Amino acid sequence: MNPEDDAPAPFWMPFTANRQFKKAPRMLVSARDMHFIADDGRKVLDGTSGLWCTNAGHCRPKIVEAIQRQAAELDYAPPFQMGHPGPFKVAERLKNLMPGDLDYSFFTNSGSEAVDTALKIALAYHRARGEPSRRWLIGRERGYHGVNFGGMSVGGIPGNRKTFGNLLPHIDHLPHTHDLEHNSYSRGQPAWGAHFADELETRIVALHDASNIAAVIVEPLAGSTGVLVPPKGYLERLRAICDKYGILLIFDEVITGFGRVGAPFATSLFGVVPDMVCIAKGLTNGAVPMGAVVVRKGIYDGIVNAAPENAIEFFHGYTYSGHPLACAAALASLDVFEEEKLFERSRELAPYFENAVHSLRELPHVADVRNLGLVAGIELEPLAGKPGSRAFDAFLRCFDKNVLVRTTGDVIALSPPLIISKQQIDELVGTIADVLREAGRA
Ligand code: PXG
Repeated sequence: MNPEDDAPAPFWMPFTANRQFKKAPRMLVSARDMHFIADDGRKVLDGTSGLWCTNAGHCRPKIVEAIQRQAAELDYAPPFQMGHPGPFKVAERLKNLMPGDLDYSFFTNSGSEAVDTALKIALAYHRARGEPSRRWLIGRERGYHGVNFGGMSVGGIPGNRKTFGNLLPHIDHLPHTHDLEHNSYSRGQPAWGAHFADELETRIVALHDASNIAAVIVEPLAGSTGVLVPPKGYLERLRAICDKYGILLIFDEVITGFGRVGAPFATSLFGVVPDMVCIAKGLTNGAVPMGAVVVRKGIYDGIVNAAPENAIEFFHGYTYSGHPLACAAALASLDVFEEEKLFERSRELAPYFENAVHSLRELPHVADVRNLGLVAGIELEPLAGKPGSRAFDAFLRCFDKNVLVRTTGDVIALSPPLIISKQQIDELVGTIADVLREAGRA
């Protein structure tokens, strides 16, 4: 990246156009609350909570100090056949935050690992109950469940799958719920589309037979694919069909957790309790990698009690499951969320945010605006022959104007920290409006 140096930087960047980036890098060097500082000294408003994770804003002193203290006190402890207080405490806090009997947490280091762990728990659960034929895993088109083989297989984003032919066998997908003809410009949950859940029964159970199906995994609100809000009644129907056929329902709340949708979790907001919830990102406010699968009591009991006394019940885990630094960050983040009532704040700000983003409706090339809590998607009409480039251009222009947004395909996705002020919402949306107007004139 040194202009005098011809060799490309040896860092292979994830999900990035490496050659394009290295020609014109966008470097962030520090952060505080709602802002990043770029390497040229510019203060950039964070409209994306980093990557949907810094829900309490950046470098919050309480979280920083907790990590520093923990690093000096217990840097690492082996998680297999040994324990330390961190994950016991985090699991207790999560149990209190989650609805119903979602009581037990299994810790991972990322959302991708949480998803693959949940899929393995589903298979282990059915086997422990004497139904080992239940092996089919059902995802959804346009779903994103991380990049490991399980999550990629149940995921439904073509670009993330096509290169890696050897996906898991015994996978099927529900249809996604997005249809601009019927549910565009919805404020909150679209009124149309609950019937898409019925395909679980009418096609998938009919085809594979329930006795072969282990689990269904969905994002309650699909984030990475461009913010698809579940139609009214959709998740309830999925729950009812899963109950009818003994299929486990997994919510991937890696994005929707920790106040993003105007409630602690989507499961709390919608009042639909799945059998497992995958979380990550906001769990530590993005400060240390950590994920978890929170499972209902019956799942834990089903696997643990089925194993012989004194035997390892579930052959799965990571060297860094429940890492001391991650636990310290999680406990401090949960304190900040609670002390500053950030989940309530997200709910209270949501109507203001909704009105602000829907004001973009009349701007050039806007095809849809959708929102829930403090998440919004602004879908643009694709440029002929160049899908994604209109939104990517808007992302670059916004960054030039000191605002960070995220784009996926031709959708601009917004997910600001929950500490955002109304004035900063105006700045975020106003900058996007300026950029869309300018691009419309160009
Ligand atoms: N599930 C969901 C629903 C996610 O959004 C993951 C799993 C995987 O988490 P890890 O921690 O393994 O990355 C995610 C991650 C985007 C974007 O542009 C979103 C994610 C990752 C990369 C890009 O929206 N979410």
